[in-house]
Amino acid sequence: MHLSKEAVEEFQCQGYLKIDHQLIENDHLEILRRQYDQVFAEHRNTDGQGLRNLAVTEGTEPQRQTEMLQIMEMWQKDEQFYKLLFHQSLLDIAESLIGKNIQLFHDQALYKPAHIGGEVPWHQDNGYWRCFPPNLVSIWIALDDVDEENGCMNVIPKSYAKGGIDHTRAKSEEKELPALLMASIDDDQAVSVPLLAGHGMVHHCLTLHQTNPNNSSRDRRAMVIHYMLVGTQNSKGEILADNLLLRGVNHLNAE
Ligand SMILES: O=C(O)CCC(=O)C(=O)O
Repeated sequence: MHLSKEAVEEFQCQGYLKIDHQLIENDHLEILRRQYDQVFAEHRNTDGQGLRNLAVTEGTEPQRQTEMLQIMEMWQKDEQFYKLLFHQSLLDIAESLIGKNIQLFHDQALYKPAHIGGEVPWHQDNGYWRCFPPNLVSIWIALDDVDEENGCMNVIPKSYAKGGIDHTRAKSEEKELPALLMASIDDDQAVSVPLLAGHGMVHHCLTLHQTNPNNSSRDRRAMVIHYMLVGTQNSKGEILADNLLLRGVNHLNAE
């Protein structure tokens, strides 16, 4: 289902949108959760290759307790996540916001385990990516119910309209977190986006957002898919012509 005109206008005004319908049906959700857990378990058993703990500070023991776990390119690791890239409702949302010819920028699983889930500081996604034009969108899908207790998304409405801002390396207890950036901002206007499992939100790559630690007794498993329009350039000014085409035509890569 494509977004209504009102929903598109709301996204264009706020820089994010809480989707008003369930994106992933319950039986499908069960399958995704099972495979998600399996991919994490496999990666834990192989010395953590491909699994990053974004909460690890420089110079601390690797078995540090706080865990903000990330696995990139889930679509290459499990068929269910490959299929998810082509899920009609997700692509309809992306198409409503960025247009017909859609490529994958990348996907990622972001897991905050119960009790020890780490935070992700305020940032714009394009602070990491430096893509041009900066009009990528991300659909963040809750695989568990998420709220302020277990680390739902918090956003600054309308922040994307100000354009890209400076980021610095994030710190925890004054030690650097090598894998995370942060933007120093005034978060008075922040809005929380609680979601039921199977629901999602979409945000612009310049929208400031953040998630809190998960100190609750509930896991917080999330999947994010980052979509770009054909013709998008990376930070070196190279067109990402070979990224997976999800919908429409890639006229830059006509074989
Ligand atoms: O899931 C999280 O905790 C952080 C999500 C995020 O930063 C993103 O989707 O860009």
